[in-house]
Amino acid sequence: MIQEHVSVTLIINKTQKLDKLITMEREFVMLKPDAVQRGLIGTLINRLERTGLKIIGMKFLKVTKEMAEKHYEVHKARPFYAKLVEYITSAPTVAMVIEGPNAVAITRKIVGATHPADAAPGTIRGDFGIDIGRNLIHASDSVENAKMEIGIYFKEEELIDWTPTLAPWFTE
Ligand code: RTP
Ligand code: MG
Repeated sequence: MIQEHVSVTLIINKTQKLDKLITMEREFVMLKPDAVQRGLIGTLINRLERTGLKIIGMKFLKVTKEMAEKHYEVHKARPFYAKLVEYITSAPTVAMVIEGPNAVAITRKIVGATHPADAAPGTIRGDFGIDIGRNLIHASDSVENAKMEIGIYFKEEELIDWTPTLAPWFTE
């Protein structure tokens, strides 16, 4: 009887570990030119950092037209495309890669809806924005798109594998 109990416990532990492996994600985030110009870099990074998601890459860069065209290729046919490319290339940005369980969903929740008027209070766009064309921050909408966007802005060797000392206080 005791033996059976031990095996069940082992199976549950294995499943939990598997769940964690499956949901571990990388998310691409960019603080857009308006966030940098408005001096909000620290404030916005803090909102993401305090969740416990781990920053594994970060750079301050001016997005080139080529990078912007790759990044926003999906929006190429949209009426706002030209202005979007102009906006993202207009001043420096901060590009980041964030890793953790459910990193995409958690980050998108903190970022808020695309139009600041629709974004809930407490979200970055809800708290700091008024205009869809100045919505402060980008976050990839899926793991696949995050992978593609990370590839535009980072080399694999620029992403750091590290273990935060407080990790056991954020995940069991
Ligand atoms: P993002 O990609 O920047 O994280 O934003 P999102 O997923 O919430 O929105 P998405 O539909 O991917 O749009 C990308 C960016 O294009 C600009 N936009 N302007 N004028 C317009 O109607 C309009 N619609 C979208 C925004 O800067 C949006 O973040
Ligand atoms: Mg998007």
